[in-house]
Amino acid sequence: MSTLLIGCFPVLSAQQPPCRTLAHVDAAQALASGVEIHSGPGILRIVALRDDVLRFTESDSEQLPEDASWAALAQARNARVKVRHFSSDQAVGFDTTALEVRVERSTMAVTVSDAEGHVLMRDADPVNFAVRDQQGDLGFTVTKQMPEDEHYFGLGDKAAPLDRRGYAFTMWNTDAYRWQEGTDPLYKDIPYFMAVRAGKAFGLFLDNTWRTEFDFGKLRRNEYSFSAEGGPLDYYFFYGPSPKQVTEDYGWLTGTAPLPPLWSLGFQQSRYSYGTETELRDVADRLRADKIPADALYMDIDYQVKNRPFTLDATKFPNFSDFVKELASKNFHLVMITDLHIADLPNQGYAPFDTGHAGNHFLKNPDGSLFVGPVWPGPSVFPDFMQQQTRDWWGTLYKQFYSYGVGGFWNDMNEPSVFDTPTKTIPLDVVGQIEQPGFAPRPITQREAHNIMGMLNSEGTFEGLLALKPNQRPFVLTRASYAGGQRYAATWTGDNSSSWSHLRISTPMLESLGLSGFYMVGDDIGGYAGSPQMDLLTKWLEVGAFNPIDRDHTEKFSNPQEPWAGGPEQEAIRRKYIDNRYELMPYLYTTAEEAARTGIPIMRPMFLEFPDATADKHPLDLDAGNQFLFGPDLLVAPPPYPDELQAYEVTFPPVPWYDYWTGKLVTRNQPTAKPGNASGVSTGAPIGMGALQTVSVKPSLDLLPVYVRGGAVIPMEPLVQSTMQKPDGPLELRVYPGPDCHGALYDDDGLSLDYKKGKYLRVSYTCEQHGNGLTLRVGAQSGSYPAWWKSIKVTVYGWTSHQVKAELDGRPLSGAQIHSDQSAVDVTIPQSAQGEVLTLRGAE
Ligand code: MIG
Repeated sequence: MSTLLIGCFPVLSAQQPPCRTLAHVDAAQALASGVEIHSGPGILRIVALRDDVLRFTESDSEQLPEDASWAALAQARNARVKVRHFSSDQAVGFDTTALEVRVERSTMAVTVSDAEGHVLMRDADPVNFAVRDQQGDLGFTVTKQMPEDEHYFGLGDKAAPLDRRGYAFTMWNTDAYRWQEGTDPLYKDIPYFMAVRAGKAFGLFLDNTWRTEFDFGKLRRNEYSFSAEGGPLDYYFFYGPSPKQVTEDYGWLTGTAPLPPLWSLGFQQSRYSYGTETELRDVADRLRADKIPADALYMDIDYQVKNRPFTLDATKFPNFSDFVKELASKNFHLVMITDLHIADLPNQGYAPFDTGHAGNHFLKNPDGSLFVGPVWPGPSVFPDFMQQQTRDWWGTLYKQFYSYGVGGFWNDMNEPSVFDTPTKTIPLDVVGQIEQPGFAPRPITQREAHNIMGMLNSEGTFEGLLALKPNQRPFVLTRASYAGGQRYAATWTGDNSSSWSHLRISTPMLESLGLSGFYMVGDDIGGYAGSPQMDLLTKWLEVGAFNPIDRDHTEKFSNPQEPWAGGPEQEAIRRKYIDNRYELMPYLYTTAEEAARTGIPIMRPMFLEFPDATADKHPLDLDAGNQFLFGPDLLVAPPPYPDELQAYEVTFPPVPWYDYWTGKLVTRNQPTAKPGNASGVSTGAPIGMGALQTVSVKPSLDLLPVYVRGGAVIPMEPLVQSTMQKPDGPLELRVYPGPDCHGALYDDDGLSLDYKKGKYLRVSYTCEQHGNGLTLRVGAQSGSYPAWWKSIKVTVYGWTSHQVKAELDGRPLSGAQIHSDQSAVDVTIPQSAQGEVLTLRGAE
């Protein structure tokens, strides 16, 4: 890790790098949407893109950074609102309807406050520009005051606690085989974090692709800072106040991840490598024979000839296109790995090299020769993904595999990983060319390009697949990425290990990825490096069934890690959880569609839904082990230390919760009265004030505690063995009475882009409790996609009466039944596209 320089110090020796701060306002110029401050030759420009979104650009010279970005969308960057300026002897600045921005004349310290004047962000030291790398690039450090009660989230999948406070991180995409808790940097660079203080949140995104560092009070207890070794000082501030709003703002700024093909939400089985057709067929057939629902199988590097990307070893896969069809007939999709390194094989009939070379698509040494580095194929060259034409060419390489019906592709090693170089990546002086809409064309070295190679690799893959099959949703899995990379690919946490601590740390990593824009995320279930104990594999498959991507993967030479490993008893437990995931698919898919539309992730920390849950409104998750929300309504509570046997406490956000497995109410945890009554006088405790309810859970191998929010309507379906199979039977609606009771269902064909033209189905549900019963309103269906079900089986939990009478649209309905344990009612109603009202009444 390089040393952070904070503040400018007098030159002590000739070795001391030059250093300059912008620490005094010499002139301020009002802009329609902000202000431009001049300090010596330096410039600070602050512009309001929206009333709640600011962009800061700053330079120590007359030249502000180019207004271009790999991450922030042009439509967001070009947005503007009018502001009201102010100026006094002390300060200059402006107001929007949501924020006040104030720059002190004597120090240039910037303060951002909300409309009520509460300080949200304040500079601690003047921005410092200094040379801090070997090459003489001009870097910078921005330092902010760190309130005692502020917490920080995001930065992608760092191997650290969910709250980044007290930690420092480097953003430099790194192939980190066998990474451990605390290993940093890892595979991705997502220089974005959310700050949460007393229930109010803002986001900060530093749009700089160089090696950057974030320090949340590690170096100095009362300051957080971000710095870069070079490149633009260009960052965005966006205000919530709710954490959810901040998450949506980040989606507005950098784009949301697309709706994935439905099959990618099914169970995925992988290993390094199922190396032959026979091996893969055996896995496929065993999954079906053992009735483990599954949708995807992976082909790792050993299918290739000598590890050369885009080749296929015909001795291992003699009839590949037939084999892809055979798997499709068994409802499996194949995902093939295609690394970005291209074997350096001129004029030997290896088209990826020859066509790439002819098109000038490879990175060069400073002397203009091709850069060649060793990776799996031996000496390899690397595409210059900074050129749009290179990405277009890259996309064409998928033509043959994709034409066979391969479902998706896996972009690995794209940090990029290079063997035998001291830095394990491409040397920093290797050059590409920016030929990119929105950017001025110019050369770009790996100092600036390294962190975007993975994202642009996955962009080339995604766009290429779309060009080849314009009405099919691409599925791309990438290991490395940058902010905004969610637009092109799903991701996973790389080479974890088969240990209990890795199961534990996976939860905050996946939550952090979700907060950082990537909602399609998973880990290598069972662990990549090493072989798991069978109990660990079982527990991991239980938790993984509640992760957005549910993918079992392991390294070469490890023990078998498929769901049947370890015998039928273990397999039965694992099957139960995978079955349940498939039964929950309507809920999961509905949540995925919400994520694609809004940026709110599938796997959510609890504070995202319940920002005010604790008395002082600190994020609830900080003292609730490894609990997380799967979609809006399911609370998953794995043991905080999954290999410990003693009982542990589950902490509930302040609404009623039901046990998902039994349907029983476990806590009535009600929010207390809202502050203020009609006369504006406080009625006492604010929302959520008071002790949160907890229950004690005894860990057991076959149980993963899951709870449902009171006030939820959860759509489910009959068990299928693949998402490609149409469910046979009624849609199931599980109704859990509670405050603000509602639910939703989204469906479409799961594969095409026809949903963008109206071929989808959307229904919303509400429920209301009344004296002795409940009313469920099924809304009218919107969209033109037909429902697969003919009837709906409604189950209402929390039933307390010994009788039930049902009415549908005001007419008596027969068949309602109280469960034998008296706690729930089942009733079946016909499907109706117009909507319907079901009323259940207990004894008078
Ligand atoms: O150097 O393709 O993270 O999932 O199985 C190892 C082989 C390269 C690293 C990936 C892993 C994959 C493996 N790859």
